[in-house]
Amino acid sequence: MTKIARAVVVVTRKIPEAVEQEIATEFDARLNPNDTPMGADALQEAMRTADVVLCCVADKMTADIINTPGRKAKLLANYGVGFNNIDIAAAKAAGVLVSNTPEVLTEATADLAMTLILMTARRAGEGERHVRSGQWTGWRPTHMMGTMVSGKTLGLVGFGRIARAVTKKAHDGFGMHVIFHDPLVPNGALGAQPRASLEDVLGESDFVSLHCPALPETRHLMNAQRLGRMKKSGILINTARGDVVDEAALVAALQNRQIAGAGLDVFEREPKVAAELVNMENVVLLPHLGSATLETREAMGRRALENIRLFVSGSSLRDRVA
Ligand code: 8YV
Repeated sequence: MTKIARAVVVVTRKIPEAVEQEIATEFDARLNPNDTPMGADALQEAMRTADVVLCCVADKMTADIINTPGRKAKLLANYGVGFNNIDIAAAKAAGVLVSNTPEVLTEATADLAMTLILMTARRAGEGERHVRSGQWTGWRPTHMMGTMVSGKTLGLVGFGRIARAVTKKAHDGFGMHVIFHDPLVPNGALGAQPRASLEDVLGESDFVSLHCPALPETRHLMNAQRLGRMKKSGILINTARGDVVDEAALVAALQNRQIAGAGLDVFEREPKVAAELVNMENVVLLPHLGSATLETREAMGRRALENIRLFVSGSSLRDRVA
């Protein structure tokens, strides 16, 4: 790869100031100070004017955008570990490189998974709304009783970096019995025990937490049949991707009390959320906050910047995914 002098870097969304300044110091940066979402036209213009596009989960980098006539961009530096917002096959075919930002958001996302487990189990969102609405009439022995987290069984779908970080928190911090199923990981680690099938995990777990990428083969992995394999007292947690869950089937499973609750940070049609979910008290809904800490978002920016530096200097990327 050839060196690029003063590369043009389009940053599609507003990212933490400190990182924007670093990018603007080193490159011809085209920032988005008003954080105006970029539509197809703007993304195509970016592909024509930039050497590198630093894009985010909300930017749908389709084949049409990647194959924009007169395209100049040769790297999509994705601001996130997941990259299902990018048509990877089209990028490969067009010779456009793709990088992501793994590792730096592992702990923050795992913390949020634990947050959803605790909020859903202990009805924290419900309680918060109850107090804010002025309905609370005072303590009573059976008021808003939740379910224990400590000592319960946590089932992980996928056993990658984030799932392992969750294991440490849940097992060491909450004394939870952790099991998992991951077709690529046969052996246990960190106190987590493997199960031969996803169904085994679903049937045994009090909490099922999803930690797999959004791929064609994981689309609607949690469908009606699998939701039906969970315990009636079971709680589903999703900090991975909305596509992994058939949201309509989840609504039905909750309405029919096939499962007891859900804690969701991601949704099939973000930012749209099924109206039925919005009206359920036994569901916690968060706006894709997995990595939403200043420290993490800055680290994600710096990780993307590291890949951009390597690219423009003609070196191999650190986090190449295509
Ligand atoms: C990011 C995420 O906030 O990293 C991911 O895959 O979902 C989040 O951490 C999001 O991707 C921003 O682009």
